[in-house]
Amino acid sequence: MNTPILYTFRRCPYCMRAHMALKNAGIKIELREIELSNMPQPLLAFSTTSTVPVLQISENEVIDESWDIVKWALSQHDPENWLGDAKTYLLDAEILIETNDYSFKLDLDHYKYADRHPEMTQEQYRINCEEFIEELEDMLSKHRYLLADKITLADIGVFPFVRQFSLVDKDWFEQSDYPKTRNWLQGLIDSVLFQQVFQKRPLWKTNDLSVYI
Ligand SMILES: N[C@@H](CCC(=O)N[C@@H](CS)C(=O)NCC(=O)O)C(=O)O
Repeated sequence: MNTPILYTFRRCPYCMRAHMALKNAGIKIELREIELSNMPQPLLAFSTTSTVPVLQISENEVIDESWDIVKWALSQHDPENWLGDAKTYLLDAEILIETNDYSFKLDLDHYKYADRHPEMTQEQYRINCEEFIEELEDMLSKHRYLLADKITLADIGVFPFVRQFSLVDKDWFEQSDYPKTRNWLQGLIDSVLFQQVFQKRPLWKTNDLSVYI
């Protein structure tokens, strides 16, 4: 098999989860850093959604959903047992990701871009987001990480979005009533894995030499 190609945008939370899972699995990839406003032709040609991340595994095989990339990476190699023995964490992780991707993300976008959604105040949008944050805080009062005392795929799937939430109003987040979530988030942000994935990289342009990582 050729080296898989990952099209990615550094600050995209979906890309972060996909890239972290690939790196954790030790899968060598060719990384193509793109701009959302200027998606390159090969990407538009095979992404059904015109979004990143996209992982091209072979000539005819593409995965264009970040969560599917996470699961594919773990199916190749799961050195830290993020799936758990007999995939025990998978179902709970999927349920959490569903809420994260389809409900929290919507509230988060409204909170982040409240000026574009004047139907409610930014505070109201933040309160909507807090429903999910409260759920996380509750989970983190039972374990060190969301599903267990160790990192699982749920943490990797969710934390890039909580990171975005925390950055909308840093001062508010710092004094908010979610100390466990803050602590959990900071630990993941400080992790070697995230820092490697979050490194700045030059943009990829068609015909550029490949950057393998
Ligand atoms: N369901 C997709 C969503 C990916 C997504 O929405 N990515 C954003 C970047 S964070 C994107 O590519 N947006 C395209 C655009 O803004 O033009 C996934 O999980 O991969």
